[in-house]
Amino acid sequence: MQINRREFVMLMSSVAVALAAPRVSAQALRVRREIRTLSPTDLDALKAGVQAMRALPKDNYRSWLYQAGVHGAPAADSAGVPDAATYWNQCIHGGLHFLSWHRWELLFIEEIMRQMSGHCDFALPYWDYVADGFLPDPLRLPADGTNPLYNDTRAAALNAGTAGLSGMHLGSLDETAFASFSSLLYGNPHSAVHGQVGGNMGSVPTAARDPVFYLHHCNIDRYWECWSRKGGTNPGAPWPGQAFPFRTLSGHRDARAGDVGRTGDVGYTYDSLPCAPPIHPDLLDWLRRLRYLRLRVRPRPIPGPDPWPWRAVFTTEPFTITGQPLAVVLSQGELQKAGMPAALGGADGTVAVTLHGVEMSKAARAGGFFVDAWVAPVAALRSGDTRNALRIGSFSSFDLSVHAGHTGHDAAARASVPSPIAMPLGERAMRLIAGAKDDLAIIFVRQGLVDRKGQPVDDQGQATLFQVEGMGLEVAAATR
Ligand SMILES: [Cu+2]
Repeated sequence: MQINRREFVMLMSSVAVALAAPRVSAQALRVRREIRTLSPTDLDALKAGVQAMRALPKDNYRSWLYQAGVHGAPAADSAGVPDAATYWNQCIHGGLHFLSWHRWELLFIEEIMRQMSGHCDFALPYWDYVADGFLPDPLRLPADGTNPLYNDTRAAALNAGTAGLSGMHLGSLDETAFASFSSLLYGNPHSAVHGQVGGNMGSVPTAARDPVFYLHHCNIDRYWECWSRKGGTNPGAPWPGQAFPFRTLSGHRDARAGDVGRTGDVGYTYDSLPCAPPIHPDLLDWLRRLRYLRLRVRPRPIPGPDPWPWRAVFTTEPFTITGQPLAVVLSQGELQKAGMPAALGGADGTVAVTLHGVEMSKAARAGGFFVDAWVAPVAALRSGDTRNALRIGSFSSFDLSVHAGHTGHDAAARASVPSPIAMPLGERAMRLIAGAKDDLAIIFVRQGLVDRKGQPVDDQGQATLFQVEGMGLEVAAATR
């Protein structure tokens, strides 16, 4: 058989993939279970694994602190870790590799825990906070140093078992495009959980120190598999070829996104894959308390960090987000003057609502909450009709800490500049904005911990949470 050079290259690269992928063969898939359904033996394995990792010094790549640093670490922490420049601060938030990078991260730490726990069938559990937002008991009891799963930096009411997460939303599972699915899932429940758990979890450079981090990301990973089962397809080239460096039990690994497209490709599955989004948020609750704020549109964009993958169509005046639901009203006349909706037409389908110069108040730093953002036609809202309100994203303290821990760039400079937040729009929100004939509202609603009766435990009312220099509507900039 004769093959040409192109075919040869293709053949060889598929051989390389086959060699690189962990051997699954005829073995049964490992099953990741909800932590509340673990057998005592499996729970002991989890505790033993975390305990053994905690006992190692941070320059050992199997240690708890080293693995937390792979996700993110405060700049000073990398001292004494010789390969931190290669393997630390690698987490990807935003863009198309949020899910693939974290799937690999979970696989490698799961492998380490399996070895260190001494349980050869160990699988990471997940926390299904959509089903039950109260922190599972093993993570909070006993509430002291004898429990390797306990972390005392979390929101106190959550650790006490008197409050649970609220505002969880799975509308992302209805999106057909990977980019829309991934970015909506990223906001809620992903950032929503980070922000409400608070403490270590509320900030990128410390998030993975809290064991709940891995249970949270397993659940996010589970929704990716749900979406795939519903028929969602992962992006084409160059997405599958993107590789991430990891220090693994078998040495250095360039882990490719395309090799973890489905959980079965890498030997595991979940005990349950609830692929229908069950949550219908109570829109009327915030509608009753909504404050309207008309903002002027400015043609001049506020410069983002470099590189910043968005180009502004317009930016608004400054405003403040408090604990009270806020509708920022944009006049259709001004939107037209700013070049809408023509500007959206040339945007290859990618448009984001952005927040620039966001400063967190002291009250906000305490965590325990996140902000959901929606878009809706103003006239409909005022008449009490929320049928056309669409969630466009969510953000929390976590998103404002994304740049702070990355050492590859000028960490000090980046940490001192408030990070912008970009919420890429799904297809339906795009259509709503592009097709609007009247004024539009972008709505910000604080969501926080609630007690067993669903009442907020720390309603911050008028307290300032975020000061925003300007909200923008931006289109994807041409790739540089
Ligand atoms: Cu995360």
